[in-house]
Amino acid sequence: YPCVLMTQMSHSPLVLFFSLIPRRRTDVLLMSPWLAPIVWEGTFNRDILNAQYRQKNLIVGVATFAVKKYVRFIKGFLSSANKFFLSGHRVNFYLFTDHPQKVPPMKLAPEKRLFIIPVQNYSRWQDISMNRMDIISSHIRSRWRYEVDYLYSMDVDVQLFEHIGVEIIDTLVGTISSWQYTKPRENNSYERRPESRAAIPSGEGDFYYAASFYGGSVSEVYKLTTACFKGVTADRASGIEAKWHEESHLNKYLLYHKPTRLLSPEYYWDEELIRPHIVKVKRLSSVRKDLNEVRF
Ligand code: UD2
Repeated sequence: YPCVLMTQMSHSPLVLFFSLIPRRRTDVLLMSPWLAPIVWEGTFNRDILNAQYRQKNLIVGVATFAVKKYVRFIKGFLSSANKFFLSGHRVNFYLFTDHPQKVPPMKLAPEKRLFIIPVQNYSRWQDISMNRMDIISSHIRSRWRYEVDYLYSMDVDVQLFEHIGVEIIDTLVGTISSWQYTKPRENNSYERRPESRAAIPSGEGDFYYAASFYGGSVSEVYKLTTACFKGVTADRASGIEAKWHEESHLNKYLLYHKPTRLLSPEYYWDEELIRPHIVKVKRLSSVRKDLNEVRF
């Protein structure tokens, strides 16, 4: 900020400083207790962030799964992500599907690339969801660590409505769940049964994170997905399944490996909920679906 202030001497420095920040937020938590920023509308200036980011010439990967009936969400996801996800920056979309032939033809922006990767399906939807961790981890090891700098995992049954830009880029990034952001930790949906590897002891926990959108540097996402899938595998061996599947393992991991940046529920808003006034922008939200129809 100082350079900007010094070059525009006709204005008061203080006025200029505040004009760089669209709106000040006093109604929400802006920083975690371990000093990680929590990203809300009105807390950053995207022009400044874009200028910094461009100098680094990075590529971001996005891993998304569309298996069985979830292929129907591909078009809405990809067309909205093409427009609103890291607009103007290089992004590789990695789309895993058991129906590659059903991926609709789509013209992407020149800086965006789509890789369609065939994947097997599982009879249980929970296994499709949980195995994402394993597939992401093995693709990082074999390929993505040479191809991208940052990697984000996103659910496919979502649509982007506003820009999601470089404000999401950091070493380890979690999204605060839109269902759980106001709940005291005892009411959060953590796995509490000590038999599960996802268990968080009673009285512990900070934020509740959504598995629909997380990411970070390739090496951190590798550690996260490898550790979470180890937990899933150990649970399977013990005949237990965590309450919210890989989301429970993700929450356990992020409790003990704190995210360096947190995205507010603006970055994943559940359409079932009434949007409170603190969520000024719905950047990404779930697509309403009939669970009994789409999962079976
Ligand atoms: C929550 C999580 C989700 C996952 C799931 C596991 C949020 C917002 N979402 O969402 O990330 O942790 O719980 O309990 O926290 N999929 C398929 N085909 C299927 C089923 C799933 O491709 O038949 C993929 C698809 O990418 C989908 C994702 O798995 O977006 C998660 O499944 P979901 O959206 O049905 O799970 P949901 O809404 O309960």
